Amino acid sequence: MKYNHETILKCASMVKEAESIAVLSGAGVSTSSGIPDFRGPNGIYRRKYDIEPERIFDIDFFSRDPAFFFKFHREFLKALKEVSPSYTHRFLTALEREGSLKGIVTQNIDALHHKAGSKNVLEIHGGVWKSTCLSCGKSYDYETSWKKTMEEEIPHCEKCGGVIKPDIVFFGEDVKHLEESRSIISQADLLLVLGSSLTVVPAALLPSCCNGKIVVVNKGDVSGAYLSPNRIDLRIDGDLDEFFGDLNEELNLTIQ
Ligand code: CNA
Repeated sequence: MKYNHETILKCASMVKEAESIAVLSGAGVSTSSGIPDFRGPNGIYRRKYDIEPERIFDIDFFSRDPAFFFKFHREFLKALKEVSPSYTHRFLTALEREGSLKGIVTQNIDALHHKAGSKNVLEIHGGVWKSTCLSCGKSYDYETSWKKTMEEEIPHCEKCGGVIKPDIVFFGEDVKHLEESRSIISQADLLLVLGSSLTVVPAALLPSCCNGKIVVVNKGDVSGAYLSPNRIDLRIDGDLDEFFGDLNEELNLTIQ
């Protein structure tokens, strides 16, 4: 369903009026950069693997068979080297520079908001930029863990021989920065929920902390289990980059 010009004007006036904007982003903001999401039409969950794809990021499965995850992770790290932020990432950086966007809470682990120049980003599912030995806690920087991941089937700790795991939050692990995320979202008078199916908790529960208006931009279904459709002030079912391109015709932010 394509949005119309009236929708663009409505969203533009909500953005202009808001003094404090927060964003909750999901995998959909990075698909045009070339990183597949989980549940979209070309998502990882639609592909054929030797195991059910849901188990790739499952901590119990990882503990039993880390090799499968690292096979997947090697390809992800290689792909990440090639990708650039999307128009949506860069639009959000411009909105932060302009002053009204106070924080981005992201479920993504690709660091593309940082790469686009956004400053106040909370990566609630962690990221690939640091790894930690599961046995002794020794920390590894990106370069070292990258090299070890490429060279070893399962990267092992130089100090104790334990398995080194990237600081990505797996299903079954605690998310990061939850209180800070709730605080940014509850103080915002406008929340933009972007490119998320809103199915993964507790991230999907965060919009319910919002006391202001909520705009949801997502191509395809968004779960109503954690955010009631009645609570959404504006729902755009369309492509993010296209939508923010059209929105910026009204806002005239300088996108770098
Ligand atoms: P999801 O459940 O895969 O949902 C993504 C949503 O975005 C789907 O509804 C898509 O239809 C929609 N979408 C995809 N492309 C576009 C587009 N161009 N414009 C508009 N909408 C689009 O992903 P969620 O983020 O909701 O689920 C959370 C998971 C996904 C987190 O645990 C992430 O770590 C995980 N994830 C992250 C990445 C990444 O870092 N880029 C990639 C894949 C999965």
